[in-house]
Amino acid sequence: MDFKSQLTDSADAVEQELKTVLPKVGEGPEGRLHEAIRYAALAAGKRLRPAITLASASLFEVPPVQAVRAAAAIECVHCYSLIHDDLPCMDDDDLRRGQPSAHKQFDEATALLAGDALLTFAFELLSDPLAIPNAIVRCELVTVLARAAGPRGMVAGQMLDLAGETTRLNESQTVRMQRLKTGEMIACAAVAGAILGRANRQRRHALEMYARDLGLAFQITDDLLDVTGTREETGKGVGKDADRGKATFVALLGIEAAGERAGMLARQAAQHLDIFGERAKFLIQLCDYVITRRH
Ligand code: GRG
Repeated sequence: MDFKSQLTDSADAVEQELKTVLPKVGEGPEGRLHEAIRYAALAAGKRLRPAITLASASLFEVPPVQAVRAAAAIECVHCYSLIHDDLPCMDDDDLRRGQPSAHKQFDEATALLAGDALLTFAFELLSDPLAIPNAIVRCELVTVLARAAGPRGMVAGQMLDLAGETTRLNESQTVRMQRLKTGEMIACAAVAGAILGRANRQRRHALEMYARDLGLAFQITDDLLDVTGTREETGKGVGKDADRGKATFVALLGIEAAGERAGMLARQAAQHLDIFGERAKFLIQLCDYVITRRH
């Protein structure tokens, strides 16, 4: 199967899972909450993290039902982070995934609660023995996702990102902020496949190193798109990093050198997968996709 078809297929699979498992829209106030959850989670995202989990799991012949469940859980956490990231108290963005951000479409309180609900729902999904029968695997997935998303992972990265608006971060501080904010969740997506597949330490480590470099390349490209992309291409506000004085590689190195750094990291990411040979083809192609994308 070619790269584009595999990317589309994995997005379809995780969207189908999300449509099935997310609360259906009912009557009353919680109906509005469920509507906001579905609005944000089912919007047109790239589904990059699910694609990584599914491809990583396929290296170990994990049953698709288990891989899709883990991918959906990770995507729920990602969607929560996007909702909260857009709130007026954070990045204050009115457009996300080509549609009004959740607090614009609903209201701030509903958006906040929809984010909270997606975060907690992710752990409900992962701890379901009907989807993932092995208790040790379930427990490890819960631990890895909680660590990636939590106070020493994505949320810490967001805090550093906010601090970077008022204090100038140097290069190593910027790397750390971006690794935490974006890289931890991408690493979690890759490692989830290894956990499901009971991979040995060497293979799991290779996937983790791959995802760490890929995550940084992804975030640098995101920063570049904020400068070189349009609102139409990216489906979100652009030009905001410079306005807010954000710490980014583009601010530190300039457009050209930031692009070179992303390219170097993408090549390095692919090399970590040598031990998987041809079977890692999709994950290797993803390296190029991540740095050449326009959205
Ligand atoms: C806990 C109050 C509270 C807020 C949390 C953690 C957090 C806020 C925000 C996460 C940080 C974040 C959104 C980082 C940016 C990472 C990034 C580039 C997101 C966009 O990912 P894509 O491009 O998005 O994969 P799509 O829409 O394609 O899924």
